[in-house]
Amino acid sequence: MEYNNEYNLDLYPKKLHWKEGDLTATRTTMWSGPGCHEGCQVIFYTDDDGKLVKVEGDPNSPFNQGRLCMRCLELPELVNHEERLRYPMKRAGKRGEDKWERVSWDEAYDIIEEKVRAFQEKDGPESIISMIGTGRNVSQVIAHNQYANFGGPDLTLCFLSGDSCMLPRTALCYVVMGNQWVADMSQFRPDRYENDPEWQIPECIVIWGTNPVVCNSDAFLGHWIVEAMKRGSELVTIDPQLTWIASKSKYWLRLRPGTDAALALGMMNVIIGEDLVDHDFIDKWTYGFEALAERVKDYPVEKVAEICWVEPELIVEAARFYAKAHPSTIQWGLAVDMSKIGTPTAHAIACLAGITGNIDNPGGNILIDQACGLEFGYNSGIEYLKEGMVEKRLGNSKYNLKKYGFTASSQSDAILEACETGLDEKGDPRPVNMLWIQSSNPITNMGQDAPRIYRAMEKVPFICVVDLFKTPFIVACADLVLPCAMSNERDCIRVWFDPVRSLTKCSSFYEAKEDEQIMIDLGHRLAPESWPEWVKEPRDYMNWRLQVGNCGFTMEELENDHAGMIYNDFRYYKYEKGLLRPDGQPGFMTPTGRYEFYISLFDSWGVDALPFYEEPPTSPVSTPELAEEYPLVLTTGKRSFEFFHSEWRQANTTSRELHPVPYFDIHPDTAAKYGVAEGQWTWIENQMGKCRQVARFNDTLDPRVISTEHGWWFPEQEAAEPSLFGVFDCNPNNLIPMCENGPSGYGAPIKCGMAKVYPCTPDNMRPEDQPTYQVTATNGYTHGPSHKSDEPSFYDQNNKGETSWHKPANTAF
Ligand SMILES: Nc1nc2c(c(=O)[nH]1)N[C@H]1C(S)=C(S)[C@@H](COP(=O)(O)OP(=O)(O)OC[C@H]3O[C@@H](n4cnc5c(=O)[nH]c(N)nc54)[C@H](O)[C@@H]3O)O[C@H]1N2
Ligand SMILES: Nc1nc2c(c(=O)[nH]1)N[C@H]1C(S)=C(S)[C@@H](COP(=O)(O)OP(=O)(O)OC[C@H]3O[C@@H](n4cnc5c(=O)[nH]c(N)nc54)[C@H](O)[C@@H]3O)O[C@H]1N2
Ligand code: SF4
Ligand SMILES: [Mo]
Repeated sequence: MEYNNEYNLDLYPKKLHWKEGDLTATRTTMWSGPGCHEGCQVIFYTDDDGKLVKVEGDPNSPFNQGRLCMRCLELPELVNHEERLRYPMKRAGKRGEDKWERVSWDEAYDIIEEKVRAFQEKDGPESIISMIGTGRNVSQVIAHNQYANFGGPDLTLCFLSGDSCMLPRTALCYVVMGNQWVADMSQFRPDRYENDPEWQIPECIVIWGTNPVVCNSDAFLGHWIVEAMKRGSELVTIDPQLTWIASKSKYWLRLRPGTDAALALGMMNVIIGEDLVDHDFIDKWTYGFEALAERVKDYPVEKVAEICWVEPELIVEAARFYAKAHPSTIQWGLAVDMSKIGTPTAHAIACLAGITGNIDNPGGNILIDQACGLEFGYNSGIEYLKEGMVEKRLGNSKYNLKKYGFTASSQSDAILEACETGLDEKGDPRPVNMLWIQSSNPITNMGQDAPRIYRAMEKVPFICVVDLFKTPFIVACADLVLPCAMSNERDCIRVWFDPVRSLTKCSSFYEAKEDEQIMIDLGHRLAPESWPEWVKEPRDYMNWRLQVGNCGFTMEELENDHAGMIYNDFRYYKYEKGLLRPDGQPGFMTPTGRYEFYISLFDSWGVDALPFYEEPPTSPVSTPELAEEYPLVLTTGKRSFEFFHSEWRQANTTSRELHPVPYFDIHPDTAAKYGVAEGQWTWIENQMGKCRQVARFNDTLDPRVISTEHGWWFPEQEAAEPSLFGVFDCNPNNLIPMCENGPSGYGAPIKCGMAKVYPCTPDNMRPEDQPTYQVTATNGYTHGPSHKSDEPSFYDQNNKGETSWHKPANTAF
């Protein structure tokens, strides 16, 4: 493998450690805990006791060039927080009572070993399921642990309905192009921007359903866009609200949440209609253009404007601008995934990039892989799984994209149903005896219909959680809790896209262990045959995986000889050079060898092979009667600089000081209509349940749309039930269903529901009105099949056994 690692190191020593005054500086990567999708290079400063006291961005790093967000700058506050978990604990009272007994690591491992062996014996290893959070260096750990140590096949995001984070986009990309893409900001070479002889400044960058500077999502640093803007890139932003980046854009398309697919199809209608397509790319490298051209005729601009609430002229102008600019690129985000039609939406956007030929070109949308091609994700250790196990994955038999391996995970909603019913999606017995939850806090944040998840957990006999803090989920549901290490306490490598980066341990915290160490320790106990004798510590594990991956360097070489960062040899136009297919032929890794607008696999599965738009399950159009009661379109999960999901809520942090309460955005006219004042606590309610947040006026929103935050809990409140840190009080997931997925199994209406708002008043703010009390003490908000009452839910009634899929005849995809 060739590496390109020539970059300028002049501001700090080219060393791993050095002294500055009384402090020791360590060059490393910030990557979990706490979470972030990024992994910027940082200098951690520790004192003589090894305590982290200061963090700086590494100005030598081509990746982040010294920049840091507030969460990295404030890291010592969280790392040294008095509420951090220090020791393993086992439950001493009932679940929810918050009674714990400290145990040693050996005792904790004994408990796990005993449970795992008993469950394997009783119902097979498939009765043990592992679930994960996002953006933490846990995916390879949890996968390897699940497959090799526990032996079960099921692993996925922790009750995120429709696995609606990146996976809908990724799975779709794999069928269309056999790979995944990202906007090219010269990030895969150390010589950035104009120093890269091949990179071109994108003339147009489309920011689609992402807020890059705040979120830095999907391993893409928002600052890179700012750098491109400084060099002349102009932006088209597609977002219901005027974000900072939208305010700097040439065009801002304020669409109705959940209508992105219609917009992309309408833009293609313009581009194909006006013949602004790249004929050369289409003729040589794509499949199904004629069929796509036919399909987009169903989406004339006037109709799309009506669906999306965007002026038709703006759609036309933005489409022309995107198609005429060279190169043009699209940076997409979570909002693409978070509707029931997450995959068709991603499909429409992928077609847009394809018809304009902006694929794998400098400054376009480039095809990428993990650094060094290392398998450090959901497939880690899959080779240890016994034959026939993968096929047992929950959701596999129902969803072809899963069945045929387009993503290496089970379906979250199918796991929830198995927890509730003891059955798989075919109705065959599938008891869930144990959940292993590592880096997730599902009733607070990750899962939809949070009360339903809370209730389903009652049916799971043993739940073990590995975390940094005592979360509401731990108090309500866990039987055993293991404390884990944070970024400064880890030896690890990061491979989520180039460059490969090292994390070097410079402190420790009481008995907290690295996630890797827990996996290794369990491995030697539970599956010694799968573990080389010499792999005793995380550093050994990294070197083992680098060896297996044939990377040609060790962890120590990465740290000491390469300033903790090695770039792969990135190439453009890989499809022309035969670099995408195992047979070495030019083309894409798809059945036709082409970039498939018309997805030949979907065709063979008998489902719609072209992108399409469908109304969200509840909307002013699909459910007008419901809209009379819940008139506002609700999008959720607005991120802020201060928090990463449910993290950073601890008292006495700068985050909580700057952002003490949850806010939802509402247009001032709408607020006036419903009697809500700025800064007022307000109930947000729909047919599923309710939550409350503080009104923040935002006159950039369409008056018919509101936008909430997510992930709120209040560590300063009582832990034991019915208080449970106030976990359900402000949680928008009370209002969002589980199991309402698109026909691919991916996607869920998380950013396109409906709600009404009304002010919190003393009359409706009694203790018994609080959602946490209602859920924990009175069994409120019961919507799934786990109902204590047998009333069918709103969604059950409306589905009537069949779904409203685009092609109801065949729901296999
Ligand atoms: N600070 C911080 N950063 C984070 C996170 C965090 O919690 N905090 N979470 C991380 C995770 S896991 C993820 S997945 C990413 C997500 O980050 P992004 O991919 O950037 O997505 P969001 O921030 O959810 O939403 C982006 C924008 O979509 C808009 N939006 C809402 N509904 C719609 C819609 O229907 N269509 C369109 N086009 N736009 C819509 C919102 O107004 C928002 O400005 O962020 C990651 N980064
Ligand atoms: N309504 C609504 N809900 C959403 C979203 C939305 O937009 N709207 N976004 C969704 C999305 S995209 C995602 S990805 C999920 C994210 O959901 P998650 O990734 O599950 O995030 P959290 O729920 O905050 O739980 C993370 C937990 O992991 C712990 N942790 C942090 N670092 C580490 C580590 O290195 N190791 C271990 N073992 N633990 C660690 C933290 O202390 C915390 O308790 O939330 C989803 N929830
Ligand atoms: S993106 Fe921000 S929070 Fe994440 S690692 Fe980089 S500086 Fe830290
Ligand atoms: Mo996410």
